[in-house]
Amino acid sequence: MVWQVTREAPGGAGECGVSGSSPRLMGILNVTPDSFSDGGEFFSVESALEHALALLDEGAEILDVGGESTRPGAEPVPQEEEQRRVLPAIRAVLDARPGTKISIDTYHAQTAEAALEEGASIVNDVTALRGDERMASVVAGAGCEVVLMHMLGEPRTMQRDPRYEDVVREVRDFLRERVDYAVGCGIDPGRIILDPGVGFGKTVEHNLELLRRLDEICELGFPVLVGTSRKRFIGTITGVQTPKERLFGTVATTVLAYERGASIFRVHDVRANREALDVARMLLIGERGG
Ligand code: HH2
Repeated sequence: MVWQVTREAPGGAGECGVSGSSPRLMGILNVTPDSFSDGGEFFSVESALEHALALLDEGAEILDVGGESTRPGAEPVPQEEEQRRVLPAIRAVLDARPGTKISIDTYHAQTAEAALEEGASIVNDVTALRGDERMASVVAGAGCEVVLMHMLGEPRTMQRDPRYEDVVREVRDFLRERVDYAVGCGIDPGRIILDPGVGFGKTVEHNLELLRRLDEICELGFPVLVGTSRKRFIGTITGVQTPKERLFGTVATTVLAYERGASIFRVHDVRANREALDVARMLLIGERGG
């Protein structure tokens, strides 16, 4: 199928790759008690707001607000509880900084709908519209951007012996199929962002292969988001057990993924990744970001 991409910028399909618009930093705001690297730190509205403002001041263009951990082994959270966590945080951020671009990290249509009403403009769905049958119509109706991410299995069990014949080909085929589904449901292809889902049903070698051959995912013609920040495969390579201390390894993946064509980077540590991307962009195309 050939997709007719109607949107120009920011992040439209024509903007894919190093030569496109400057890379965008998506700062992570986990309003959860149990996220793998910062669980419980930003659970109150006050602490969530303070952290959100810090991420924005460091150069985040997007805030990704989530109320349920999807770390390996995590149990699902009831939607009502998820909304109780994320909606006040979104409201507080938009009151303090009107116009902030907010992404809601959820696979529940009702949570997405409520967050969009509050002022979010991106739905980050780690199930790529498979988790809730109403999600596609919510996104289509709102005309918002949507992140379609690859995941093998579900968070509770996804790291139990994941297998692929060719991880890059299978992730690319999956994403292509999800784009077809999304477009068939009335979602504007110009509002679709793809994500290979680093760490979601993948071994260390699968994650590395996806990053090495990220250009093959970018060839689908959509903006590509990567979420490597502080993830376990970085700890396995470097021997750094504490997720918060995996910044140096994270920055290496950010720069390499940028060089391979990714354009959105979902990170906990905005400043370090921002500076690395500024330098990488200057080296690669002789232009500063921003
Ligand atoms: N990773 C996590 C959560 N959401 N969304 C996208 N699109 N891509 C990702 O790689 C991704 C994601 C997991 O990271 P984090 O939010 O820090 O942890 P937790 O799920 O434990 O809250």
